[in-house]
Parts: sequence; structure tokens; C-alpha cells
Amino acid sequence: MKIDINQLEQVNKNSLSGHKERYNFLAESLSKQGRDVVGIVEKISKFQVAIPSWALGAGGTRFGRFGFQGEPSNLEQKIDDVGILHRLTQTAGAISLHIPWDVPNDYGAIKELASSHDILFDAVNSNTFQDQAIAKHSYKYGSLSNTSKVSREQAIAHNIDVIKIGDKLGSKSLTVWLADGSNFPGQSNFQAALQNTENSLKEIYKGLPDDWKLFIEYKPYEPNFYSTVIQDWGTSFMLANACGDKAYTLVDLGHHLPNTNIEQIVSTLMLKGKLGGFHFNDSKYGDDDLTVGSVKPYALFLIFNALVYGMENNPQNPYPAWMIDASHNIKDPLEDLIQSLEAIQEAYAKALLIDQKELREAQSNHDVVKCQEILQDAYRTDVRPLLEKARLNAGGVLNPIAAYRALEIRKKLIQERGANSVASGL
Ligand code: RM4
Ligand code: MN
Ligand code: MN
Repeated sequence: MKIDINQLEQVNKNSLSGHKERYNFLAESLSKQGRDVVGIVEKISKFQVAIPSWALGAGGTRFGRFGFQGEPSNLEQKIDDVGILHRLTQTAGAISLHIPWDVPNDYGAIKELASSHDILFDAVNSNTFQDQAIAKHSYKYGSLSNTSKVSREQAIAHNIDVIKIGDKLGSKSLTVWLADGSNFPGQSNFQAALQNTENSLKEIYKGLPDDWKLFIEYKPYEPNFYSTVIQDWGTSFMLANACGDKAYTLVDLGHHLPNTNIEQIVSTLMLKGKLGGFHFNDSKYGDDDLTVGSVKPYALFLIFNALVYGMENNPQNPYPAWMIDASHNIKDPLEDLIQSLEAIQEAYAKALLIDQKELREAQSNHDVVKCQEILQDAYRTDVRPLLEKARLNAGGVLNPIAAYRALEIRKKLIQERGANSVASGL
């Protein structure tokens, strides 16, 4: 399904005068404060976030799954969905594939389809947390950390295969997230599990093309509830260093114990040039699934402050690979992703408003109150007109959710795909 450009223009037309008023008012007051509004809008326009192929259908919990009508049932349809998101928001210019959930059949056709939507292939993700139908050996007791050599070898070989698949599509990075760990005290020898993981990752690293990066993701718990082999950023950082220059840590917002200071983790990693990838989501308790910015938008803003600082001051750190990593149980996944994209841009825009020089000065003068004022002043600014302008400049729509509804996109997808289509993935 492709969106008709005339329809989009019509939708924008109706809200254009309101937007102009809001934007001019904000741009004028920000300019008076010395902000480079045009530069900020340009940065917002350029910020692209990959959509994971597993986030386009309805997710489930261990208690059940409620399907969503018109779900994409193959890779082509998933790419079409990302195309819709990108068309409206101009922010979702990449897709991140999970293998083997989304192995292309015809590489040429898939690449063509993606480029017709202006979409790139970002990091490819391996999956050694589920046993595949054809698998000879089980990951029940771990993959890269398994005490069984054959299981480890199978997991290493799978990761190398994923690199090959990604290579054919133009991806430049592999994300490894392991479910490996243990459920009960005494079940696992921590040292052996870590050592096996390090050795296995080094084998995968050997198969990495020169211009590729390896992202090592961490998570404190789930699916294992007693221990996880790569439980925190420190473990990931250590493993990345053990592998080499092309290996990096990946931060997933939902993979922290409550109240962890994620902005400080981001700062440390960027200072050391090791923040490679970033997964966005939000959580209230211990999940990693909720819409970005839906629960803790201020925390997201503080994290973006650290990211913006790092992007401006740490040339030793590569530009991070951004991705949304959430799962939608009850919302229309596309609407949910639009909300996430908006929240990401909003936090980014607010962070860009911070006068870093002024903040450094207040910090050196130990003016604690001023420091807080600077942050909160930026946070309290309603930056939505800047996002509208950024989308408009890039050829998107002023209000993506409103446009999605006005164009009745879900209804059309249901007509096209049926009510009972099911997406592969979580
Ligand atoms: C994990 C992790 C990975 C993602 C899987 C589906 O919790 O966040 O990034 O690939 O979920
Ligand atoms: Mn993740
Ligand atoms: Mn996760």
C-alpha cells in the first residue's frame, strides 16, 4: 500500500495556517534567546530511527496475545508498513531485521522495495533465544554461553549467517542480544558462562566485515530470572573491548533495573567511544515494551542531553544506530510507533535547546540552581512546532496520527491483508 501524495497535501493544507502561527511565535522567542532555530529544525529532520521488523504486529505476553487486524504477514508487508511510517513522519528511514523471523526470499526485490520507500537496512539481529524448527541443538540452556560446545558452535554459525544476510542487504552492523543466563542459584557457573560467551563473541567478531560493527546488548533479567550472562553495560563494555575496535555496547532503555541513571551510562560509554547502538522504549516496572516517552519523558530528555553532548564533543564515538524496540499489545502498532517517533524527536529537540556553554559555566561556578533552571527551561518549552516544521520541510505531514486516521490507513490495510493476518516476531 502506498500513500497518495495528493491526499497528504490535502491533510496538511487544513492545518497549515495554525502551524505557521505556532512556529513563527516559537521561532521568534527562541531566536531572541540566541537559539539557532533553523539549525535545530535541520538536525531534527536528519534524525532517523530504525523500526524493528518485529514491532509491526501485535505483541503478546506470556498470558496471551490479542491479534491486530491487517498485520503484515511477510517481510514485504513489513517494509510497506515502515514505508507508511516514513512517508508520514520522515523519521523512520530504516528497518532492522530479526533473523530468522524475516529472511528475504528475493534479495533484489526486497532491496528495491525498501529503496522505493526510501528505507535503508540498519542493524541485523540474530536470534539464539528460541529453538528453530530445523535446529539440531537446543538453546534451552544457553547459546553463546552454553556448556555444550555444539550448541555454542551452532549459535556462532547462526550469527555468521545473519551477517551474510545483512551484507546482501547493505546492513553494516550486527546486534547480539542473548537470553543466556540461569533461573536458579547453582544452575550455572558464572565464570564459565562468561568465558564461553567471550570466546564465542570473538569467533563471531572474526566473521565481521571490516566496515561492520558488532553491537552487544545487555539486559539484567528476563527470560532468565536468577542471572543473565550479559546483565549490564559494564559486562557488555568489557566484552566489546575484548572483541576489538569494531565492537560496541548497545543501550536499550528498558534493560535497566528501576531508577538506573541511564544518562550517566551513556556519558561514560561515549567518552570511551563505545556507544554503538541505542534502543528506545519506556517502562514503568520491569518491562521493555512501552511507548517511548509515555511514562518517563523527563528521564528521556536527560538521556538525550547526554547523547547530544556526546555527539557534539566525542568524535571518538561513532554516530549511534537508533532503533525503537517496543512491543504493542493493545494499540495499533503503527500508531504506537508514530507516538514513539514523536517522543524521540521531542526529547531530542528539547536537548538541542540546552545552551551547553551556559550549562558548563553554571557547573563550574557550582551554581546548582542555575544548572537545574537551564535544563528545565529547555524541557518546559513546547517544541512541537519545531517537529512540525522539520516534518514539513522533509515532505512529511504536520500531524502524523491525525493524518494516519484521516487517510484511514488501518482500514485499507485490513482490506488488503484481511483481518486475520499474523506477523512473525514476538
Ligand atoms: C530483547 C532485546 C532485543 C530484541 C528482542 C526481541 O529484549 O531488546 O534487542 O531483539 O528483545
Ligand atoms: Mn533491544
Ligand atoms: Mn528488550
